[in-house]
Amino acid sequence: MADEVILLDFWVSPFATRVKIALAEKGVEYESREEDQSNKSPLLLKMNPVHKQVPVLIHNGKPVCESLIIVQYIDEVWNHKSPLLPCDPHQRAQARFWADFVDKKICSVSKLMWSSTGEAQEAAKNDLIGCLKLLEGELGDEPYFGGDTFGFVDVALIPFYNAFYTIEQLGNFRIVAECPKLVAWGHRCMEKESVSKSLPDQHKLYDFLLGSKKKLEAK
Ligand code: GS8
Repeated sequence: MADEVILLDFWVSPFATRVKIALAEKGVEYESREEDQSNKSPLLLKMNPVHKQVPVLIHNGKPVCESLIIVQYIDEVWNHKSPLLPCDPHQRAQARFWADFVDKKICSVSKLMWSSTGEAQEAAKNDLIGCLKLLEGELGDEPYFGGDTFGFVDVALIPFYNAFYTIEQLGNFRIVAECPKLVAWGHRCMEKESVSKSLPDQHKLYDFLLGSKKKLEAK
């Protein structure tokens, strides 16, 4: 019997985008179910009772939650092609470390840039540039964080790269001036079909994020 793969999705979510990219890399067919964030479905509440958040991957009726855990699950289950994590235990640990860094730093500092203004936003911008420079150092002269091939850290970071346009407009700066190699990496990833077809349009994302910032400020 064929696998049943359902993704509880939200088009704007960088976390859900990670899952879509991993599934596309593996060539897995799936059904995307868009969740209404203001009216969560009974299925979402049942499948992710702890965090009640998307993404959730439901594989043959069984849920897997948290995007980085889902991507690792996908890599283990569909291990016939496009390995995302390296085989070597130390390299695997390093890849997990940097993906965790993306969650702990890039994600939270980007959110702070979006939600703040003035001095707090300037501080968040400088923090973000510092974090991006660290990532650029980790990339070195390799085409991908996975070395010659697109891997786990690439999947973890590229949805945030897609939000650079919004971040640049908010902070009135150009990331390419600070981290040219990282921006070149982003362009390289975008050339992959698995990535380009999974990411939301940068301008649509900008309109959505600016719209929700205005709604938040009006409250
Ligand atoms: C984050 C998921 C998340 O924030 C992961 O999967 O990696 N650590 C998790 N999901 C958001 C949508 S994206 O902004 C979400 O579902 N928010 C609704 C809520 O928190 O109620």
